[in-house]
Amino acid sequence: MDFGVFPLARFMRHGSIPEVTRLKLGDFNADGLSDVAISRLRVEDLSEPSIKSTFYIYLNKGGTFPDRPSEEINLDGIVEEPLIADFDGDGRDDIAVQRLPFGFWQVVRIKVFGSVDLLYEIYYSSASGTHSRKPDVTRSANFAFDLKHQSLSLLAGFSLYSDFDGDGRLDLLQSADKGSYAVLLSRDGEWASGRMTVEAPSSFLTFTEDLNGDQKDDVVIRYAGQGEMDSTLRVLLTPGAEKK
Ligand SMILES: [Ca+2]
Ligand SMILES: [Ca+2]
Ligand SMILES: [Ca+2]
Ligand SMILES: [Ca+2]
Repeated sequence: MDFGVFPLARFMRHGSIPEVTRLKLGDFNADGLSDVAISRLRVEDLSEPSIKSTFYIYLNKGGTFPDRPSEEINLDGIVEEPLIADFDGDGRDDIAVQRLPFGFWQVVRIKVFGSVDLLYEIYYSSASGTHSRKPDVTRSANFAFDLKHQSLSLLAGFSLYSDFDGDGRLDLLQSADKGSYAVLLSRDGEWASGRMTVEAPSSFLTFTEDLNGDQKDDVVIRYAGQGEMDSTLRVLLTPGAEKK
């Protein structure tokens, strides 16, 4: 199968992206061998733009890959790249996508309330490394912004790849509005089900890392193009366990 490469010259010439492919590795069947996920985003019809995203999964057969994909996952709309990690903690890597759903109500929301719902869809991997046609879990986190003050902070900073309570399960962090983040902790076997708010000016440039070695990820926020906060760095340490 020929996926080609993303031709920058073609992009410059046509002013559009006819096709974008990306390759990610993950172990979907937990056999210790990395499998391959190739995502392809393409505009089907330029006169009436319809954007389709497809993920092709190639399972690693002892160091070789089949000629044809082991499976295909088709999605409508812009899903540029799959986000891969073990979201349900069963040892098998799963596939997540972040989407900006477009539709009438979403446009009303943006115009009237200055907010959008960012959608996270998770496809859990089965024991054989395959996925269901529809997402197993969907989470929506609202992001509100100030239309008058356009800046980098308009774009939601998020992380799917962090464990804030140190239980070994991945949690979700996402900008909620200009002044806060939403932290969605994984609880009772459910990914990103608990929700709390952390008051801190949000930024697109949000990173997570365990900075003090307590096995809980902390948050580093860099502010750029945000007025008086410009060129500052803020570190939020995750609170420690209560002392008895
Ligand atoms: Ca594998
Ligand atoms: Ca999993
Ligand atoms: Ca966790
Ligand atoms: Ca920490």
